[in-house]
Amino acid sequence: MSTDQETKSEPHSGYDFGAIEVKWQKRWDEQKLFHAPDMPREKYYLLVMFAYPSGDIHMGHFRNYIIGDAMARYQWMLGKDVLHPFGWDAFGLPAEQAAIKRGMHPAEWTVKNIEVSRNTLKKVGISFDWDREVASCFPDYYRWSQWIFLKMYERGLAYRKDSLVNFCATCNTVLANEQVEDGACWRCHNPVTKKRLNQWYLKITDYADRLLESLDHLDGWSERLRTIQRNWIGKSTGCEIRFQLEGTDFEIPVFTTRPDTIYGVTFMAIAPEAELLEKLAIPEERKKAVAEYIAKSISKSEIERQAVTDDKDGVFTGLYAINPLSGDKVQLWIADYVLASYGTGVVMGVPAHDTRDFAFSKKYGVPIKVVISPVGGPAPDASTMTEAYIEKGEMVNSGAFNGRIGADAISAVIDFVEAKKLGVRKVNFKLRDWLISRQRYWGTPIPIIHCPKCGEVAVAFDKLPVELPTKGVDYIPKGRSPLADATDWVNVECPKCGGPAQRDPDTMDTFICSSWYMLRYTDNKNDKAPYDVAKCDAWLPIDLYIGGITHATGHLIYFRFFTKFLHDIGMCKHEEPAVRMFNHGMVSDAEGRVMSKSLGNVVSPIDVMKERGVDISRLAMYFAAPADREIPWSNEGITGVERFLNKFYRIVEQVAKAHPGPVDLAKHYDVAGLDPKAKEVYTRLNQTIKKVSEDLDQLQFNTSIAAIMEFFGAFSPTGGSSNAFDKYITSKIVQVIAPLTPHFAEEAWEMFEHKDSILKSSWPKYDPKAISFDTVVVAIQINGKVRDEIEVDRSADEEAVKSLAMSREKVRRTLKARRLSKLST
Ligand code: ANZ
Ligand code: ZN
Repeated sequence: MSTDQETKSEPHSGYDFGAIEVKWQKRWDEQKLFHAPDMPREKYYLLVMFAYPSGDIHMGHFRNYIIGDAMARYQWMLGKDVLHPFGWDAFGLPAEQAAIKRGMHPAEWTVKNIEVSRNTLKKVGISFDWDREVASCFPDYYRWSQWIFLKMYERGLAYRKDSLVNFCATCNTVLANEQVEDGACWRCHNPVTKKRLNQWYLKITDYADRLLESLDHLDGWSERLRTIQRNWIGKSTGCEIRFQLEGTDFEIPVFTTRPDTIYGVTFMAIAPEAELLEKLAIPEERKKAVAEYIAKSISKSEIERQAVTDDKDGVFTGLYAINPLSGDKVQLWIADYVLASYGTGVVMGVPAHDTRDFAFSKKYGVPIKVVISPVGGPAPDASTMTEAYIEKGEMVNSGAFNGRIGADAISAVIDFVEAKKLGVRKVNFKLRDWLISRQRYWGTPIPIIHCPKCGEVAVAFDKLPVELPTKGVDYIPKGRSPLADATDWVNVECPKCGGPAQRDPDTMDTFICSSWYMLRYTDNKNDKAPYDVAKCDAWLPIDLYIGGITHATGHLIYFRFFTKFLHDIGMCKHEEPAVRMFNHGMVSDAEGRVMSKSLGNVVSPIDVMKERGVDISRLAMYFAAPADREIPWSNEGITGVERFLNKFYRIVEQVAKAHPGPVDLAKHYDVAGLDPKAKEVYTRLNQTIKKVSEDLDQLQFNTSIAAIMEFFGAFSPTGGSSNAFDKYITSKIVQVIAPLTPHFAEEAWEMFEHKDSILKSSWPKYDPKAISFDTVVVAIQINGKVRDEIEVDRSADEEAVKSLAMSREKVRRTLKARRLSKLST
């Protein structure tokens, strides 16, 4: 006979967690306990990043969502209205590729996965308001992504441009810069190549300055995250200066942050794909070498090309330019360490003072000319220097500018350049416009029609959504959008002239969907607008946003950009979506490898929960490490917390039985009236409440659990006359653990005869008079008058107390030269 008939919930001789979980999850559901009102009073918007429905949830999700859950429950107990929604980032490659592999339609596959994952999340008891669920792949959602796109289009913020794009031949798709990691595709890790395509862009660069500026005020974001974003936006101040091509009127502009080095320019370098190159008449004998070099470098990735350590190579054009300040004639090169998309795509080469230029000049024997010296000298010697002198300093060998120093030198040169009309002050950003076209099926269609007569025509707002055709599409990628071949769908009448026209066959990057989902949650069923502005204004900004730091330069910039845009068009009072950001750590396997489907090392939270129960699994995860650190997951860590929670449960049972009556949880005991043992317990209780509250504010779950465990080291119910006291104490501890072990806490709360959910009880406040038992407050009386109070160690002898009292300013002033003889406490 099989032994499978053992009940799932009792192999560890603990309480019957299985029955308790089912009971409470059902009750929460029936009572709509996690339902958020549209217009909150005191609000707390807690958001966890939504999920790709690419399978069931794994330990990484489990961790992320229980962190959010604890914080949401804590806020409820603090008396706030909490918005804690969830949804699905349901478009995009993962779903599509998985679907292709299994020969299913992406929609069918996605819906199935959403169901499986949602079910698991419900079993974890996460306090999501499921009425507010969104899934980005349905027309009721993506209709509004199209709407926002068109609003941007109206304002010139969505535009098409022919350009070289990152292309992954394996995934058969175009990638945004953010999706290229070390020259490889972020999904399949194959090398990325370049392809010329007509693509849609969003003009995020118009917001560069504001995106940068607001970072200064986002105090709830880590400095690390803000620095990553600052560097990504990459603001540089300097100037643009024009160099004349020798023997012509043609001018070549360069961007430099170091105009003070201009007398040291000994060559110029142009990016291989710069458009400007087409305008240069390359001498016949150089043409072949130039063409070969260009072909070779275009195939390299930007990262390879920018690397500081790399060998810098290039090709001489046979042409020269004239330095506008010194009049020097300098060689004009093409070099691939120069990026076409930054500045003007041309640099003025100053080997003496720039590392890359130095490497380049060494390789090709280009002259080095020192023009900056440490203030007061000596200047570096061009013939012996082994690396560029890149510090700012004093201008030398620079004509009338000699002796100018640092920032002053820079602005003196710019002033001169502007006065002589040779160039202008200029600010540049590293941030590029956001490439959003994807040649894939499973995404939001771009609501634009192309007419041979009228050109680009926007789909009217009242004709949205442009629905993705669900039938008759061969969605397997071919390097152009599968929608281009869906003839029934793609061929339409031009809305302007009625003539034959075609829909844009591209779909949007899925990061569009996640750029505004936090707003949709505030009003997810609206079919007249993306959301109601009043509701959005009532809930925004997100008070705490939880997700991985991997999104630092992608999603976490995009959703800020969208919020600012929607603010500008009067759709949101707030300019920033999230005032506090928490980046949780990853979950890895016991060997330290991040759990991922591709590695096949995923531990399912389902199995762990089945065996040990949800609350014990949760407790083990919280306890394993600080929430922002990586956790190497092993099931062994569970045993300790399991023993603890079982013991706690027995105490609750015992206390509930011993004292069936109510206790007044609002009261504070008078410490002086308690016997020594009770005094200690009471003090420890208040210390624990204080510690757990402070720790939860900082998302430090592991230390709050440690504090609760430690509390039980000093407390066990004594019974008899202290029954009510025991119940008071135990009730408060049940409350402070409630955010972490919600089912357990609800059950305990019910055993203590409460009718309402523990979430509706108010978070305990510690008694400030009872948080320390190591010290006592001593009043210092001098001539019958209390002059001061000092806190002293309980064990301190009279001499120690006296000398401490004497060290107090007030006491000394009153006493002057007299001696303190008698103390009263
Ligand atoms: C001359 C010079 C001398 C420079 C010197 C630096 C030091 P950031 O700070 O990152 O903005 N540069 C300009 N356009 C470029 C491009 N398209 N690709 C690669 N490099 C480019 O860098 C600005 C500096 O990077 C500019 O200042 C320019 O080199 C180079 F001692 O001009 B500099
Ligand atoms: Zn037309």
